[in-house]
Amino acid sequence: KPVFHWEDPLDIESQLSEDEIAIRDTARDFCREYLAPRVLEANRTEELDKSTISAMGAVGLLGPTIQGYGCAGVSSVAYGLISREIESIDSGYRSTASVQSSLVMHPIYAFGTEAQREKYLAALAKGELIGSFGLTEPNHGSDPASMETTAEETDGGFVLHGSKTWISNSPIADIHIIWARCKWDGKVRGFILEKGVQGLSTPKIKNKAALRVSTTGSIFMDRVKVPHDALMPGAVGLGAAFSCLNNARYGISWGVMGALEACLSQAREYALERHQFKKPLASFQLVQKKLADAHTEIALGLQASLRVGRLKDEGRLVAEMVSIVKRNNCGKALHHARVLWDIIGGNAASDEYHIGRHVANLQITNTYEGTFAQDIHTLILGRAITGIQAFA
Ligand code: TGC
Ligand code: FAD
Repeated sequence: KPVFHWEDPLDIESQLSEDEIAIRDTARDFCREYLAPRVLEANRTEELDKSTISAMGAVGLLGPTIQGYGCAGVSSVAYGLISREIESIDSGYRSTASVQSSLVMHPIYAFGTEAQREKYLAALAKGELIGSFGLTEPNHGSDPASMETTAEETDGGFVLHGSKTWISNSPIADIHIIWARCKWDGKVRGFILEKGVQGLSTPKIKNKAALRVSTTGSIFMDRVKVPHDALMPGAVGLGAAFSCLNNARYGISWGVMGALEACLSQAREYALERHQFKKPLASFQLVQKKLADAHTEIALGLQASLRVGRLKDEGRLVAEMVSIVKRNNCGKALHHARVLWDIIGGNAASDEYHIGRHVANLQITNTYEGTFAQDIHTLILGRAITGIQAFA
């Protein structure tokens, strides 16, 4: 007779391969044993220890979908499962990992030369090198097509000039994927800049209200000269940058469900233990409704991301599918985490109960990679439905 398991209501487990289950379990053990004991202190001090990134690399969590170059070559679904486990601890840890995997390793693999792949990928997979992805600028976030950063060709290479801001990992990164408009033909291209080159600085943005366990900064390029081999030859046009975002946004759609699952689990436990009016909070209908609403959205959101992952692995993905799950799952995770936070009462003000940290983080997961549910991803889908672009 079929049995209902509240922790896996639509039986995701039976839809995963043995390999995917094993990868998920490895990621889960790592997150619970390594990340969970560190997260409160990292959040309080706003310090990301670089050893955390190499620890992720040691268990194969960086660039896992890439074939070869020291990477595991796992399915997109397995990548999603990893994101879900990491973000159940903190969105900032997932952010650090997904920038490295989807926004740094992926473009080098997809658009770089063989020499660039050999030089960087294995070290990035181990977390010996850390990367950042510079698309957003101080004056251009949702509209990167208006970017002001330029590249011009000179003797022996290129000169890059401009600035990027709100860049994950930039202060600690060894390499930066920089998107710049090329003066010779007006096209946007992707370049790899190594730390330490003259004219490059990457200051940290301090005192963030969210995503505090990840490191965020700016990238200032004052006529930075790089050799010809800094250019990734396949990274031509904004579509190249957006194709990296497709991977990261897909991972975020799983990740935020992991964060909401963690909030549900915390709120459920609290509601069962805490008594008011001589009864557990969990016995009140209004409390059960909050739990049931979040629970349903997790079940639906995970199924949708799983479906998109399977389509991706079959080579049938189109970007609008990613917009559906990024938009839905980020919006639902933020809304329901906020409601679950109520269940903790006054103790919600303590960071020991974690939900407040998740709520703050989830606001930003809605902002980056195409802003909040009502905005950029809504407009991407509106364009697909009507054929009319309403961005500008
Ligand atoms: P548009 O005219 O629509 O397209 C320009 C070219 O790009 C192609 N394209 C895509 N290709 C692949 N995947 C996609 N998702 C694509 N979307 C568009 C398109 O076909 C076209 O190609 P071609 O060959 O015809 O030139 O471009 P637009 O300038 O009108 O922009 C549309 C819009 C608003 C959707 C886009 O600008 C956008 O997505 N804006 C949001 C920017 C954003 O998400 N930034 C994220 C920065 S990275 C980040 O936040 C990392 S945080 C990560 C973390 O810490 O976890
Ligand atoms: P804006 O574009 O100024 O938008 C402000 C508001 O206006 C939003 O609500 C937006 O939805 C709305 N809006 C804009 N245009 C429209 C429109 N046409 N119609 C309706 N509403 C609109 N970027 C990177 O390149 N690399 C990174 O690694 C990275 N990491 C990040 C890490 C963190 C912690 C944060 C906070 C941001 C990060 N970002 C990164 C930047 C992020 O991608 C941008 O913040 C995001 O794309 C939004 O851009 P913006 O902040 O300039 O907001």
